[in-house]
Amino acid sequence: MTKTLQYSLVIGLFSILLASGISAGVAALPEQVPNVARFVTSTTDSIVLDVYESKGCSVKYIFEEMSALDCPPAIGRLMGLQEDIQVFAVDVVANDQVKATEVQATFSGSGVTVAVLDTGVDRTHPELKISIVSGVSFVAYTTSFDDDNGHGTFVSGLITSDGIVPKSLGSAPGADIWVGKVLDSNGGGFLSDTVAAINYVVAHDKADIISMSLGTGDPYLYKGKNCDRVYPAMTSAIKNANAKGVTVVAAAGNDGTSGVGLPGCITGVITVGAVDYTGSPAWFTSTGRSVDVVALGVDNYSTKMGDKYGTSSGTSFSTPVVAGVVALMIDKDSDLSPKQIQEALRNTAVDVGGDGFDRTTGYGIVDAVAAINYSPTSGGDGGSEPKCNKGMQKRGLC
Ligand SMILES: [Ca+2]
Ligand SMILES: [Ca+2]
Repeated sequence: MTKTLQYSLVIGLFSILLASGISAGVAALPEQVPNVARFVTSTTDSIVLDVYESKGCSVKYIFEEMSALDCPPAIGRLMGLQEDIQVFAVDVVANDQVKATEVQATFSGSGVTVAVLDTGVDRTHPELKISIVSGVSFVAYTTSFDDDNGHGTFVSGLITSDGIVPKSLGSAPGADIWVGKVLDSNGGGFLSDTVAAINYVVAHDKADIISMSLGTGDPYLYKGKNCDRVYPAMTSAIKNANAKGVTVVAAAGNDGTSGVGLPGCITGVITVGAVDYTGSPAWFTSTGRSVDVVALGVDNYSTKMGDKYGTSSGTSFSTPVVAGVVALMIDKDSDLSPKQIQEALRNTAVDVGGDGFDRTTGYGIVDAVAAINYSPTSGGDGGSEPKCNKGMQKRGLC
């Protein structure tokens, strides 16, 4: 094992891009003023409807107690018709599935900082700009933590997007993001840079949570309970983070039955797999005994670079959904230790797949409502006294 173990995360393989529909050489048409609007009326009388049609309306539906018509807007208003109410798709599947939506009425992750170790972030994106506190680049070719790939911006939005576009709302929209750029423009990097980033976050007290949507590939995949002996510097960094009260969340990976990569397979990491909106395991989600829980990782909707939005799939995207849930938990109780948070998530998850714990979905789908109301039986670390975390520091308890 050398310090330069190359690893890469899979970006794009599972991406489903939203089609722009614009081909080269074709310009978008100027905005058109609609020449019809939808109106509704309580009448279903065909004689009355004939009159509306003679004025330029067309009947779209006749229900038992009302009719719907398309009319020139001025005509519809002149005839005293009521304008129909518009509906919009609100894609809150990920937040609804883990019940973060219910918790968000009370807790938003306010005052909690999540360190996102990824490709950087688009810090001018309207959904993100007020949430980005600072960052550091750990890659050799740049000192900027701006995103030059898009992956980190998408991940950050799943945690903390403000919901200006409602369907992009993050699981913890009040949480702050500290950015550690550890992956390059191709989405690849070195484990040593990620270790450096974890150590930096902990030493400088930058965050309550570290979220890592990255992992090693074949042959560095493990089906067993842990992989703690493979790369000791990473194992130590995570152990130290946990001891200092920093919760570590990482992706299981997109390697199916081949096993879980580093850092997801290390003890003390809350390891996140992916399900679809029905709760069925994603075909790609990595399996192994180190998997803790699952959340939505198929067709997630989030922020893309350049003020854009889009859809993508992967355990990269179920991971920040869960990191956000952890932020909600810490918003409610800043004294929770990483071990207590892991226990709460495991013991309250909704069982899916094989009966009880299984290597594909771990303990099941995260239930933020139950997790936030859970009373941990463990102490701060393995039954011993609670370790000193940021909340305890703020209250002068350690
Ligand atoms: Ca784990
Ligand atoms: Ca199960």
